[in-house]
Amino acid sequence: KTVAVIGLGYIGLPTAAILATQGLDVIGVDIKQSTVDAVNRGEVPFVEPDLGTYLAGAVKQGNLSASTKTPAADAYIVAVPTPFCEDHAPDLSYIEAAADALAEQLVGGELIILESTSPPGATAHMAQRILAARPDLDQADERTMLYFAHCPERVLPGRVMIELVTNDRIVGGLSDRAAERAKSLYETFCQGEILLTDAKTAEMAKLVENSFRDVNIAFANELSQISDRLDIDVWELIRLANRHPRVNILQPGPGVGGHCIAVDPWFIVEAAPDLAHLIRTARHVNDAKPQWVIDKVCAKADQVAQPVVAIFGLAFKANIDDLRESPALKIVDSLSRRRPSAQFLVVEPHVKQLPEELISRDNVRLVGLDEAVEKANVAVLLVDHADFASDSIDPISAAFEHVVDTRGMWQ
Ligand code: SAJ
Repeated sequence: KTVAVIGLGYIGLPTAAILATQGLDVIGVDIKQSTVDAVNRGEVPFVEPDLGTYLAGAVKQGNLSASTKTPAADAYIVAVPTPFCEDHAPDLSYIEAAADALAEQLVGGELIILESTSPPGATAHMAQRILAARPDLDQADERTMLYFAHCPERVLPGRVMIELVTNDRIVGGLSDRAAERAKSLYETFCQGEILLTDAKTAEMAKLVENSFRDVNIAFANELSQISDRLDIDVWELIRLANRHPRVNILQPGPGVGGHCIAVDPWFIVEAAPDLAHLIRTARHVNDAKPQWVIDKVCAKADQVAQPVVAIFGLAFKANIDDLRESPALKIVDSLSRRRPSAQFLVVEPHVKQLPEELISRDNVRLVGLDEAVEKANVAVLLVDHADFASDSIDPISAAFEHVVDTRGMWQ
């Protein structure tokens, strides 16, 4: 059986690699030639623990290859990005482009799975588009019928290779037969339970999972602002409240980053704008948190004659190198513009150079931990990387005059 995985990003590539190591014949498809070349060399173009071993093994065995062209296959897994447009409406153009390319290859009988996080109705939309392009594939005839399903990914970046195998999985079919066939495919590597439903419920389930987290992080972020005004230590407050058997408050931070939790809730808002009050407000609360941190750091820096501000962390969360939609990045970018005479010493052990938006700034430098601790008079902790634990940095004995700890790591 041949499986084509379209989109070799953070989800598509691990899925392609794991299917191939189960002995399936897998072809990965990506529009980026550099990604295709890297995969064919058995190299991972981004950081994800253990993926390299799976990928190199699969390519060496001859079960996985990559191409920029969509091939004929028995099953397709579409794992392309679904960003949103300026007005927060979902942008389905990548799904549509993938659908158009695979439509040309179909002969009938194929299984077509949408894995990309999608607004409710996207799987049906993809199916209609493919069927409109291929009216010759009679859907009343067993031989030319196509099988569509939505199987959202739920893996946590940094733990993808483990969670792909162990997480339960939701499979939503446009028909029962499609769901059953998709289940058989995921059973080749997924040891979690595979739960069958319809496509729209599966689409919504994924959005709801990430919105649940967003709303709960917003609650923690709002608490941190209220506590700051009332001069209460929010970390202690949450620790104590969480001793209640039915309370489990998440952790405040500098804002919500990444390309999932800060995006997916908008798809629900877009689907029911007049009803999604809480979900929309949570997005606004989390999106406003970086500005609150910026104002706080500026106020501290203004109390120092010559501010040298150490920034601990740029990634969107702990112990990864991913800077996409990172609140830390936004904060440094804005601080360096707002306080051009201050120096910003950025410590980010997971990257080798500053990202494009910061590299040309005269007042921003990437430095090692020791240099930052030695030279800075203001310290701002933005990411709770293990490297920043208080056994590596002692913010009390360091020469910092002010500390802004957005993650509660140095409390
Ligand atoms: N964050 C906080 N406080 C917390 C937890 C997280 O401020 O208590 C912040 C993080 O620092 C980060 C952001 O939220 O900036 C998101 O991080 P995350 O670890 O909560 O989630 P992601 O974006 O890495 O992955 C999520 C996961 N979804 C859920 O846990 C419900 C993952 O399982 C999904 O597969 C992934 O989104 C996805 O691809 O949708």
